[in-house]
Amino acid sequence: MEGSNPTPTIPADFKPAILLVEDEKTSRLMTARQLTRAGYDVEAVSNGTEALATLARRFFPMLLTDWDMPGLNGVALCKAVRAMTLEGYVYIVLLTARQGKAHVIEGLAAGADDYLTKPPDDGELRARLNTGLRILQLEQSLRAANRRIQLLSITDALTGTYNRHYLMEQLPQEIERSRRYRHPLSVVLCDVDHFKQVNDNHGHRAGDEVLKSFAHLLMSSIRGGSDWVVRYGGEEFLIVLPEAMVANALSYADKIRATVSEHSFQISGGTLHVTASFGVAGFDPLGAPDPAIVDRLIDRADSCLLRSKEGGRNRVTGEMLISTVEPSP
Ligand code: GH3
Ligand code: MG
Ligand code: MG
Ligand code: MG
Repeated sequence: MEGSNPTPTIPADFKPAILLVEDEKTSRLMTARQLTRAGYDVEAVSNGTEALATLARRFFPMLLTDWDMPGLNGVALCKAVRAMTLEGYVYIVLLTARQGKAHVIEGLAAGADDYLTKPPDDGELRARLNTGLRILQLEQSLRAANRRIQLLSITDALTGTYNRHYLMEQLPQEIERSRRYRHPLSVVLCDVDHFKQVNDNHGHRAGDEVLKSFAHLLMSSIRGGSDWVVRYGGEEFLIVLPEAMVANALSYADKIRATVSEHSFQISGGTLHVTASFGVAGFDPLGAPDPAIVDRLIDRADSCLLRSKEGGRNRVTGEMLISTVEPSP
């Protein structure tokens, strides 16, 4: 299984950028040469202040720093780096001419991961940095796993659309943005017509295939980057259209209604046709703040959807939701 190896091997091409900080010119040149020979992409600076400025400009996953330097010394630099918000972990090795346990403890307490006595021995330098590479690789695989889990937690497993958890987190923020910038926002609720018959006539698996294709049609009909689709219920989807006035949302919904009704849905053993009904509700960004706006907007789209169903299905109904809360003077 991927990620089950507790000590990942280091690919030959995984040599991250390393920032070397050393005030003595000769030591700086010699250590930089050692690092370059070991395959690292080295940038060298001569003091802690320069190092911080360099880190603010470019991310270095590794930092090899001298301890004694004028101005910001190695220990102060470690503390400053640990206080920075950076795109990933920085593995820090302190270079020191000093001896003694108390000294080492001080360096590690300041945030260093390891230390080396100066001048660093070639083999030891490589070995210690390899330890750092393993830690950085573990960090990277953890981050990737977290990203995957995060994505799974907001995605509907069957259709690949967002799920309700995402809706409840995202829609209030989207509405808030819409109010702040006084932009319109509309939601489109759609429900597959007589979907129970698809299951009854062709089986649940065929029903699943239809739902997947239906969701795919919705997702490929929206503007990526701003609009998004949520599986709201079994065969019900909500499309959020930030920036869309209700009139635009109505014509969008009618276009997708037509696309669905003309589409041949592939199931094992043939194709079938379905239709869907739509309810559209538009949010008024100039209305008074309403704490129940998310529920009211969706409820309004739902009552429009019901009217589409009652009106014979395969149709679109929409309304602007006018705030019922009194605007503050
Ligand atoms: P209407 O036009 O009024 O919407 O009729 P309908 O048959 O679509 O509505 P109803 O609510 O009676 O039935 C919805 C069906 O959707 C019932 C349920 O079994 C089915 N369904 C819900 N989720 C899934 C799913 O994930 N896969 C499959 N195959 N069917 C599902
Ligand atoms: Mg020095
Ligand atoms: Mg339904
Ligand atoms: Mg239905």
